[in-house]
Amino acid sequence: MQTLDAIIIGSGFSGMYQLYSLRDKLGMTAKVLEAGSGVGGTWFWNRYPGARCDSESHTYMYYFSKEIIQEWEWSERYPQQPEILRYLNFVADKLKLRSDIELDTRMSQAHFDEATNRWHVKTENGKEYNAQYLITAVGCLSSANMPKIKGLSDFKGKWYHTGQWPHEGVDFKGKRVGVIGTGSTGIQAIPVIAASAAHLTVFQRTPNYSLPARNAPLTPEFKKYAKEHADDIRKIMTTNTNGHGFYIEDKSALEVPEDERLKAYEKKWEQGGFQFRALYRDILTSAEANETAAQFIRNKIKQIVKKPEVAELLADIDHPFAAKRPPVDSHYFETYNRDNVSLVDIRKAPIECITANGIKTTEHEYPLDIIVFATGFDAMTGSLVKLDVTGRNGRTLREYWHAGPRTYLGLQIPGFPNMFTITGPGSPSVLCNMPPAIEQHVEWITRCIKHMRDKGLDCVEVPESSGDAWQAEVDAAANATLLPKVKHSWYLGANVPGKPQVFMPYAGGLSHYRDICEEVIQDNYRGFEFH
Ligand code: N01
Repeated sequence: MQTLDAIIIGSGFSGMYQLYSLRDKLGMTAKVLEAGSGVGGTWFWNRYPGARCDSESHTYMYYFSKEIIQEWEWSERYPQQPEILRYLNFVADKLKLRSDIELDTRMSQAHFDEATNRWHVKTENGKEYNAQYLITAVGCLSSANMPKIKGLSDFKGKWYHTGQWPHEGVDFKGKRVGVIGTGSTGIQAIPVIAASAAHLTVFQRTPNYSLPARNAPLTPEFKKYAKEHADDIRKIMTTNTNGHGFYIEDKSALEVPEDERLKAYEKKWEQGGFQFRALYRDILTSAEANETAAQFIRNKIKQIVKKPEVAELLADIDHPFAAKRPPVDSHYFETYNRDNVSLVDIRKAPIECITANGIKTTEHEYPLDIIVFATGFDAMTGSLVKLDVTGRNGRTLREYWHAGPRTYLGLQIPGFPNMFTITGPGSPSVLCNMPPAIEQHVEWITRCIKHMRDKGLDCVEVPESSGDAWQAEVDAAANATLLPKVKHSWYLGANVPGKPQVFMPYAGGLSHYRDICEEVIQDNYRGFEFH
């Protein structure tokens, strides 16, 4: 059994920065346990065609190191998965992290020993560790949601979930392919699969808004600007509600005359990306303001898609714009103008089963060679619950969260002392550009651990009352927006049958959340208990 100061689970953006912070800034002993055979987390697993980041590259990176900012160079406005994976490998080498990352090592169990205030951790490959701190860096979207559709084992073709994509890739040439799911992932993958498949059938349950990315190679001028103005960009990211590198306008959509508003939407549509959502401050809080944006996008869909019945199906959207995470695409709607692409409305005629030859809905059987499940994730809680963690009084996390997650600030869970969750439920995380949200969490946790070391404290935990009070804040923040209006959203856990429906992320904004976390520290770690 190896004795350490900290065990960190996962080597994506979070785990790597947490390792660096504890080991290199505080001089502690720490190891990262990583189930995959390489670093990168989400970007190690999600290798589906078209996988790319919806945040702009110059903001989708660590900002804690000036050296990394200066040495790394992105090639495109939105980086593709291989480029992000190269970036994370570059960081692992640059910070000499590899010697403390155990690859191919899946944690199988962790148990808190109340007598010593330490965690006892076991791995599937028989290693054991004893550590004061257990820090989960498992990501919010890393536990695949595979729908249980009758007959999948009879299917004679091949099938894949986008979040567990084969490293060698998949050849769609000459194949009849079916994609289930039109969330951010499906919308990225569909145009790329359509370009090589013989035929692509998209099975759509809920139509979705999507914003054009307008991806392009970065110009030398922009690359120079991003390096020279890194501090300014970081400052904007710190103030932006969602951690992006642009400002959110302070105007209401309703105070602008319609022709002016349409021109402004058109301009943002042409610019591409999430800036569209930032055009008016009330797009996510006022149903009326939201409808102006929603209507604009529905009209765009109808203009782009040539076959009126297909356009109608794609634009028949039942929720406010951006109340589900809005996808950002490269030629998604245009793809439906191809002769080799068809759209099936499984809201009207649901999938009945999978047969040996393909997918059968209540109306028709669709012969397929390959099925792609772009069906998302058991978000935020799935990967944590799977860890088999036992806290105080022998209570497991699965038992504790049976009615939904409870955390304090998304950072700690009542009954799980000395355990921190990077971007856990109750944090703004998934509503944000992830790297700045991750940096804030890692830096907060590192400060808390340093505080304990400086004061000679052994144990930090949060009482139930802190968890209850924070969940009330999470609910209030969500209810001040249109986000809970979508009943089939993964933010609520509604995409996983049987999952308790609790609004999971903190919707009060990253900048406000950062202030709350800072006040908590200034107020002598209000809501935490040390001993
Ligand atoms: O998953 P989703 P995702 N039968 O849950 C459908 C992030 N991300 O992987 O809406 C039929 O959004 C489901 O239908 P419905 C981003 O935060 C980031 O696309 O439940 N259909 C939906 O259409 C995103 O939000 C990037 O009716 C079924 C789709 O599958 C999050 O990941 C890139 C079904 C699932 O959509 C998740 O996106 C990509 C069933 N049984 C993703 N079950 C970046 O830019 C589900 N569906 C970094």
